Amino acid sequence: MASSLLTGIDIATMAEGGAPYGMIRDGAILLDGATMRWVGDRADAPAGDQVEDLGGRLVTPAPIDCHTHLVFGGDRAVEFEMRLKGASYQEIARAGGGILSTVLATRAAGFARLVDDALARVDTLLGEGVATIEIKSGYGLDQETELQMLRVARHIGTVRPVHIITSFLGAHSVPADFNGSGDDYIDNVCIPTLRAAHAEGLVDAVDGFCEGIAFSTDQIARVFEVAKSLGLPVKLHAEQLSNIGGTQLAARFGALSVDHIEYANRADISAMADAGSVGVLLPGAFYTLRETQAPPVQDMRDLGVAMALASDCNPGSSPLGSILLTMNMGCTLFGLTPEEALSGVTRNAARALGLTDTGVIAPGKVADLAVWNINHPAELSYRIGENRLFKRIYKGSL
Ligand code: DI6
Ligand code: FE
Repeated sequence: MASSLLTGIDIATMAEGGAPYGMIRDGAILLDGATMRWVGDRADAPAGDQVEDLGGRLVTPAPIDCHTHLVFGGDRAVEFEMRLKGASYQEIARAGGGILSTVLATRAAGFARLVDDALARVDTLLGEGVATIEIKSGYGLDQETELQMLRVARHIGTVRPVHIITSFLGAHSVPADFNGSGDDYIDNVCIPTLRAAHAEGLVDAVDGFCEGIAFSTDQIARVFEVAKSLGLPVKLHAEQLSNIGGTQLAARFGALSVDHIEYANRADISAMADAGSVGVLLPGAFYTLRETQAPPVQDMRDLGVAMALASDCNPGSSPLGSILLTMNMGCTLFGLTPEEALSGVTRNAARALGLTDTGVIAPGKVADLAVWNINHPAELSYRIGENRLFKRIYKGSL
């Protein structure tokens, strides 16, 4: 395949250890098929079969949305209205609304409808340069619908130029017909469904919701033991609404990431540091639920825990379809710097998914790039509701 030399670019490589943002002014990137072969100063660049001058624009790694629930049926606008009239997220959940109302809509939707609805959300993300999206199950809560959600997620990767990573989230909520018996559900539905989904090649990682309104650490541990026996990595929704020990549990299992963590304490963050787990921060849920306790960002900096940012795109706690707005919220709500926000949707988001071939601009990495009509990378986090994408390059395709 012919090689292309990209010129007329400033490059925020997001490589660690050098200049802020790994910045190279007046740089060049040599693309060889789907891979980057060379990255550096324009003046030193090797020749390519063709040259593409990008007119002085800024190039970053294509953003990665490393935590979404974007396959689901229906919407929950009425619950949004209820919350604004005073009901809490937990009250709505306990009254059979919340996640369980989306479960009913997802079971009723059918494959084609789930695909169509999800593609609208995927296309919005691609329009912001996103090249990798993680999608969770968790709105089926029966074997048939959990498998269907994961098949929909895999299908999306065949009809759009995007890399899809799936997470099995069978332990998301106790379905209504189990009368609150999380144990019965975990042993008789969740775990057998995980085995079936894995056998069909539908699972890249195993997730859970460890919370008072969802599953205990003991219940999640049973699911994680099965994940371990199948050779699957784990991650966890932990300490989102309260602290019940999910972060420590996830760290014991060597989790790729621990997500939300508003209520995590310094000892929890220390356990994540020891385990090498990434902290995935989800400002869309914090904003939507009007949460006031921010995640312990300074502890993560102090103890060297990598921070990622993701949309958490879901119909309840985070109806957020924009990675750029996610970055802005990470800065304004959690106090991340714009450089932390960009590394949170590139290098650290890749790590949260266990991906080693993407998230930075360097030789040997996949050529997933975003070209922006901006001068400085802080502009990506700074503007609210304005998309300056010029071009997305997916696997080297210009
Ligand atoms: N935490 C969340 O923020 C989403 N799931 C979870 O475990 C919310 C899911 C929903 O409200 O539909
Ligand atoms: Fe989530």
